Amino acid sequence: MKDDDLVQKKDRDEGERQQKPAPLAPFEPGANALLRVGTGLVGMVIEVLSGGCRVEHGGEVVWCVPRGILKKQRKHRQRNLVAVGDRVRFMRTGQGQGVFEEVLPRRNKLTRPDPFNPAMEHVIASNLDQVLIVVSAQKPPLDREILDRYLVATENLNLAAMICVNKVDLEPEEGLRERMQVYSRMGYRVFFTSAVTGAGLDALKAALKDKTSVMTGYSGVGKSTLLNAIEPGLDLKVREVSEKTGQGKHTTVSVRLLQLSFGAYVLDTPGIREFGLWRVRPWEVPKLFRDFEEVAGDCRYPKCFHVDEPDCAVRVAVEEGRLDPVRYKSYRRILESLTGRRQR
Ligand SMILES: Nc1nc2c(ncn2[C@@H]2O[C@H](COP(=O)(O)OP(=O)(O)OP(=O)(O)O)[C@@H](O)[C@H]2O)c(=O)[nH]1
Ligand SMILES: [Mg+2]
Ligand SMILES: [Zn+2]
Repeated sequence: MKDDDLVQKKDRDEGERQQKPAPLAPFEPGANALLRVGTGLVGMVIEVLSGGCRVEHGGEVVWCVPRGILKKQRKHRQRNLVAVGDRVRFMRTGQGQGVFEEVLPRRNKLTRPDPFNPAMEHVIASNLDQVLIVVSAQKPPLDREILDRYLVATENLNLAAMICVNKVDLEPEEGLRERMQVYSRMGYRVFFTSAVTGAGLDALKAALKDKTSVMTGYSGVGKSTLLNAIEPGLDLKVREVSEKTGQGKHTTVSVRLLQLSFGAYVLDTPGIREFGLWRVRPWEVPKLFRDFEEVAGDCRYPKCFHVDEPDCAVRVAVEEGRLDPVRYKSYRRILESLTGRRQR
């Protein structure tokens, strides 16, 4: 709740500074057929504030407010009219200003439940190419279960996942590479970086280039520091990891697409909530573990949960060391948290 409050308060404050805009009303993309006459320019929303949004078009950023008619249209299950990553059709109304009249259909979207009405969704970002999941070698220590949660959520969104193990200056890289092999074998790209020594940053930059990426991961792993390191001058706020707990506190609060100079758009997310598996149903979890899927075809039951069913090929593979036991443990814990009860 706390992060949400902060985001909304910040949006309000910035909005008021801009021009006392009316709150955004939900909008159904494509419903506005009369207005879709092919006029105007198409730009990408890079920041959403309470009265409108900042739209990038041909290297220029235009402050756009929604056309009146858009605000009247209500889509009941969606709280916000636009999200970062949206392509909007807009017309210029003055120097650096415009009005947008249509949100083009979204290729995909990252959502979270509205804090005041869980049946409504709040779209955080759309039209994403990939998700970069950042973990740290130490401070906080690499937590494979958290990593697996992010991976499952990313798989559920049908987005490509890449993993970045940061702070490799704090632990010998060799051991880390070994621990992460299970992920590279599954086909995930894994980067080993240090924002302090600069190790691995070139490879990371190359992977972000020409893409719209979401950067996500537990607080304190160094997401903002990494972005500052690959884009000097960005000057994102970084917080010291609490000495006592070794954990960070979320310092990144607003949602904005960062435009990096080498041609990349990155969303530095406020935290795990968008990835909080809120849309995943328990029976969908097995297929989100791509390593399990490779052997699940041999389970006796086609809808096997790999828990206590007889002749479960996944459990046999774990016992025989063909599947990683840590992944299986994550799997059981994720399943438990979604069913709300302990599986035997
Ligand atoms: N040793 C070491 N420390 C790092 C590295 N990268 C980041 N840090 C430190 O880790 C701490 C947290 O970094 P942040 O960039 O604020 O972490 P974050 O992931 O953005 O955290 P939130 O915004 O709270 O989600 C800071 O003290 C950084 O200086 C690294 O590669 N090596
Ligand atoms: Mg941050
Ligand atoms: Zn099974």
